Amino acid sequence: MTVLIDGALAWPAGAVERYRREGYWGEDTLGDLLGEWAGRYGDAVAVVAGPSRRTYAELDRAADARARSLRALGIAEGDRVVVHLPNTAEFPVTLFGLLRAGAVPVLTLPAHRQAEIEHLAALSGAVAYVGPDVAEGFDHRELALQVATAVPTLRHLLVDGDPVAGTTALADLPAGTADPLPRPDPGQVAVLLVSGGTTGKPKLIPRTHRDYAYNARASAEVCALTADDVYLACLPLAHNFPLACPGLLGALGVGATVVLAPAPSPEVTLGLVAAEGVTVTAMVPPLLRLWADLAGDGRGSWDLSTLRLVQVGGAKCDATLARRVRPELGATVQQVFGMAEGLLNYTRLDDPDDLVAVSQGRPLSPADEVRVVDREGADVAEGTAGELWTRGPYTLRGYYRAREHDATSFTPDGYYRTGDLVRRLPTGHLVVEGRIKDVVNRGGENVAATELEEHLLAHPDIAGAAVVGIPDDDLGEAVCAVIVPAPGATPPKRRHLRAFLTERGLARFMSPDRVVVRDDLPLTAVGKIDKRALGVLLAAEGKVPR
Ligand code: OOB
Repeated sequence: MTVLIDGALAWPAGAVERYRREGYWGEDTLGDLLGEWAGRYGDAVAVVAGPSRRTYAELDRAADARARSLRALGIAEGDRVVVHLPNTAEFPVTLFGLLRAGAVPVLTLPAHRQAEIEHLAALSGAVAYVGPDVAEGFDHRELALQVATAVPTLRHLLVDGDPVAGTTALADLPAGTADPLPRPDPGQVAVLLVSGGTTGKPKLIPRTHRDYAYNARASAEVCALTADDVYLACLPLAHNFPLACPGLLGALGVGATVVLAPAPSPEVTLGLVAAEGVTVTAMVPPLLRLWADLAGDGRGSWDLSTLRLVQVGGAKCDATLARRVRPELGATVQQVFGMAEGLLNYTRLDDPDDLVAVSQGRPLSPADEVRVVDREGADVAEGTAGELWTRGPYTLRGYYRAREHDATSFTPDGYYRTGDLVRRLPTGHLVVEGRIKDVVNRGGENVAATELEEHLLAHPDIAGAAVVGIPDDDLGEAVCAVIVPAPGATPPKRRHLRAFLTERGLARFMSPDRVVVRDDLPLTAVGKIDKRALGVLLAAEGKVPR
């Protein structure tokens, strides 16, 4: 039987019954949970953002007041609201305020601009937009006004800070009444996350109260989070990783303190570790590399003695970098291979260092079902690479308002086809080999971009690497390696790289046909290498044939 939630495909009745019976899913909404946490940890500090420090009780009251104001404004149960806030004190208040008003936050990333916001506002039929006045030199009020002209459902443009004509300051919202707030069904959509895919327009991922609460709670458990922990959110909170893996929601669930980094720069985030006594944080590999370079081995003046766990994920962390964390930063490293769509893989805190260095973790939940399949959809032998398919208690069964897309993204029996190429180890841990489409077809030989990138990153003079296919008259496609030299290093020449790669045991056809040196690589909104943008840049700069 097909169950729908707000137009999206959902878990069939049998799975719903099982996940409830086996205790994965509870009956609380995310809004209820904040109230329970406030009851348990009332006077403890919940969120630190710049000069603002809010206790659990204060956050609970602020969210309640925000919910009433939003209701007074006319925001009704089930309404979608675009949240475009950076990591400020307003983020958690707005998030929980919307949840308690029964509205559905559409969590967009601060780096998103008009094209993405317009698309996501239109797709969700959002009635309101909440953003800062100006952030990182960018005027969000102008963006909101522009988007509102194109998306007629968008009635309220709310600003954290100074409003302009046509927008309203959050501080000026009506107070609202003491009437009871609506209580959504916990099986309904709580938040809409943006898909991290770097191809095509972003899609919206419906996450229900039940599945997202479980996602955060189980993640906190795997990280052994307690009330003594101080979690630093380096990445934008709108992203699944710092929001619920375990992130803000997982940390609040155990009474920990969450510190919000206003910017993901290494100076700002490293400074906060010492200032706030941070114990746990999460980051993408490029930031981890900067941390290790700046602060590793006691370099710099940062005191990292409180840090116990560094989670790294979002893109592949090479083994060399993972191995630097314990000796250089004095913390355990945890690889996290996750997706906004659901499935999370974590290395465990007691896994041997060698396994942690080379694998991206194993599924979070005993109820996660994982298949590694070949092109025909048949299970491959253990140790062989194939596409990862998954279903489980916190993995979506359908995108939001994208039924045509669902037909190709899911199998008839509900597995999500992740598009990730993985290999399963005997321990159940997964090694990410790349994306099934991120392959250069060099005259019939398949060159997996991720694999070659890892070898290039092992070179001491290379700090960043991206492998892309470029048009070639003879081969169809040729292998182009774009490299960013390490600070102060001379970029290696192609001939030298060939010798280096051959020495590492790589097949001849894997060697780059062309090497392009750049100062940096274009990144997506959460800091992953944006290959589409890179291709456009290389062509525009005349570095590769069009
Ligand atoms: C996380 O979520 P998204 O939705 O931004 O991106 C998901 C995709 C995955 O399908 C995979 O292709 C890639 O990003 N990815 C990794 C990875 N973690 C994510 N590829 C290799 N190694 C890893 N460790 O990125 C995300 C969500 C929750 C927790 C952590 C990351």
